[in-house]
Amino acid sequence: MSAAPDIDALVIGAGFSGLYLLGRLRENGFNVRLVDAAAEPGGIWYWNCYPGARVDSHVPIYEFSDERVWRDWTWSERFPGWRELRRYFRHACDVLDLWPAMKLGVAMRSAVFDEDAGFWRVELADGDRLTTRYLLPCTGFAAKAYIPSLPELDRFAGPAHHTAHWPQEGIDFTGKRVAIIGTGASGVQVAQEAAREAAQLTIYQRTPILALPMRQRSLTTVEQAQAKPGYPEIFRQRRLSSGGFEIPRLDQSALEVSSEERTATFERLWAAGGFHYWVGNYADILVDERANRLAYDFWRDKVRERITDPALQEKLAPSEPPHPFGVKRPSLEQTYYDIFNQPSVELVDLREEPIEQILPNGIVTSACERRHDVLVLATGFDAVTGGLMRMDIRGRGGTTLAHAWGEGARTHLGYAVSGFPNMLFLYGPQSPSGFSNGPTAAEVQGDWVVRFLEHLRTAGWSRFEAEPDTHAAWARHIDEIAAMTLFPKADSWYMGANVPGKPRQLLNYPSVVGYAEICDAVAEAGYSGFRLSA
Ligand code: NA7
Repeated sequence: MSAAPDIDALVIGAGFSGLYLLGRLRENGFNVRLVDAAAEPGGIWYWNCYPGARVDSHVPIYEFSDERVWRDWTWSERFPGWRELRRYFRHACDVLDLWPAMKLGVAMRSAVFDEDAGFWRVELADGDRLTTRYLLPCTGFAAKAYIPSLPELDRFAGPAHHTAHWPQEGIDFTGKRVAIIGTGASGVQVAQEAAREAAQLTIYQRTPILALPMRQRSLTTVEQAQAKPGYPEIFRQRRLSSGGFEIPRLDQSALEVSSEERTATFERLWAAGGFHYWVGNYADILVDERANRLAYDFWRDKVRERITDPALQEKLAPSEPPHPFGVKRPSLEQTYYDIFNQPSVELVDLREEPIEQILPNGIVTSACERRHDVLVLATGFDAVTGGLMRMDIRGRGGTTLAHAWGEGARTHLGYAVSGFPNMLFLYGPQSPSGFSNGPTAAEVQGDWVVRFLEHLRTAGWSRFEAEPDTHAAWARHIDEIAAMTLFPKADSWYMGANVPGKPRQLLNYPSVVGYAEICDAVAEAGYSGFRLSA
């Protein structure tokens, strides 16, 4: 009989998923610890502290459903910024009493499954070693930044940072000539801030983002106190949705209503702001190209009204869609389309003039050279799989995730991989991550994991492993869903298509409720697809 491990479970990552799991496992009597390389809890809100970084999901959707956390917490804005989110995470750790089990500012160096002992041997970056029965990576979808190989990028002499590696002390844009490469959610947010402060702002765009009006507003303590009795119902609704919102999708086709009715509906969703125009739109917007085109055309015309220069209108909101609306993540904006009317803001279309070289003080495109003092790389992430694959996690026989997923991510239910016993990850590939906001997925998945580990404890099992034949079935199921939608038609990070050479696949499961139903059925069936042993 082998010795017992030091702890029952090690959680890696102090974002929504990791903190939720930590709290629930502790309360259920597991001996659990958490480590995170960041010095503070908050997950991506620790690393993504670039100017303007804020969440695109409104509160209270974007928070824990636990009343102990929301009872005495008030937000200042409907879409909070990174500083407030970090305070919120500290508050959650306080009221859930999580601090004693957390080790922050220390990365996990390696985790090796000891087959004889039946548990994981973990080494931390500070040299600490521990053994754990279960390994629970909760590293989020954006744990690995993607930086394209731009010619001579490292020659740039001024501050040059990826948005997810932003210096904690910040960078002052005042009076500077700022360049931003990339126009995804991060690029849009930095651009809005930089346009206010910089002497000159140049935005290098490869594909226009189809951004939606955020309609940010301040929230008062009184209105939040009045709304709180309704929170449990909102949290219930988000679990019954596709994307983790309480916004219902219309159950009609965009094609079966009159154009007057459709326009009125589009106007209503547009006015509501946030993701209403994306999540609450007609039932076939994301599956039927004709319906999608109607949504695109409305979006295009709305955006063009904000831009005075016709040439810029065409670049930012082209006559023909660059890809179907909503199958590349839309992002939310406040002043993004207005800033291009400022003389100090320039848009460079990289399809017309690609970048040829980075200079110590500028960027050379095929058309000309521009001078910059600060370079912002808002170029996104090796999303969903990158963060897990780069960790030194070695399963049975020393196999790595990079090896197991060389041809694309393969999992059982988006939780487990054959060859990696006693490991479950949250917010990973083939789960709703990416399509769901963090807290909703954290709670749906976290509850399932806690129930599974309780089942193992009660039944006297100490080891589980996904059966190898589960992978193909789960991948086939997701491929079939993808084929019913327009998602494969865009080169997005949803499809793994933003990183050269990455296998193309729909990386996530596009329905929280559909996913939860399947996972619950697997639990009811005694955790089918998992080999359980003592
Ligand atoms: P995104 O949404 O992946 O955006 C990355 C942007 O960077 C996007 O506009 C890319 O253009 C651009 N990009 C990537 N590589 C290059 C090169 N080589 N040259 C020029 N431009 C490039 O990342 P974000 O950080 O903004 O947002 C990620 C998620 O975080 C977001 O979806 C939310 O869920 C929160 P492309 O469109 O590929 O042509």
